[in-house]
Amino acid sequence: MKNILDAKFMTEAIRTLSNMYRLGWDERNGGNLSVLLDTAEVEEYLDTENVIREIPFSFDATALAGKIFLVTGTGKYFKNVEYDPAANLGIIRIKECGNIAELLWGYTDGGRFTSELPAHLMSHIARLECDESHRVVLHTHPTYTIAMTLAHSLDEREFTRTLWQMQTESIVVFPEGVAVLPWMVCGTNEIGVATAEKLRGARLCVWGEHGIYGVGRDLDEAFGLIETVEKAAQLYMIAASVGIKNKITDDELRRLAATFGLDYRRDYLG
Ligand code: 2HA
Ligand code: ZN
Repeated sequence: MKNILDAKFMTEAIRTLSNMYRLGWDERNGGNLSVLLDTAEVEEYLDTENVIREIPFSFDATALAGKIFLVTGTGKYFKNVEYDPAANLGIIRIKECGNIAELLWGYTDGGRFTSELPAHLMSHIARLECDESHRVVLHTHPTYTIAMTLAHSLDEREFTRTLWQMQTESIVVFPEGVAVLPWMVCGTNEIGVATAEKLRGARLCVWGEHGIYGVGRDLDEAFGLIETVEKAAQLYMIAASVGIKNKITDDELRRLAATFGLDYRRDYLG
């Protein structure tokens, strides 16, 4: 067996979580990550017959039965993951019954997966239906994105359009726009259902007064999407505080979309 701490999925996850902490997005235990792993790859590092313990949860994930995920632990701090990955992360397999996670590695101090597991697994189910190469669900609390949910309308069209108007990269990176949910109680099946539904139409979902979800085929995609939204939100918050005098016009956004051949939300422009 190879050392799991050398696995690419592990080193990438740890590096990403450390970076997010240093960006100031993941205070205390803020944020969570789940990555759908390739079973054959996991078998190079773990005896997958060896179930350490079973952890039940209260929603139906039978659509993911047999699938293996790397998931951040509940109450764990992103800042600590690089120093003790096995206590702060876990590798779980969804049992056939669909409401039990079999622990294959990690959560060594008796812990369990993130409280946001419903939103993560429901989002994996929804995204795999749209894109079979989908793998990553990432949730975080980026400062300016949250600030923008305090200062700006939460209407999806208006929110997306402002992000697109702030910098050239925005429409190129997320042409489908960002979905937005109003403030809801987190950690519940309800917010999980609502988030998964939103993520059928976009790879980004902002949670008002809380944070953001980003999904992707790999960590770079999910992280890069969130990073680009956060940059645009930062520009908005800085510029709006002194008064916005210039922004990218709808006509310029159309020219950009034509040049880059983007399949964008045309109804989001005027
Ligand atoms: O895991 O971010 O949404 C802590 C959170 C809850
Ligand atoms: Zn959160």
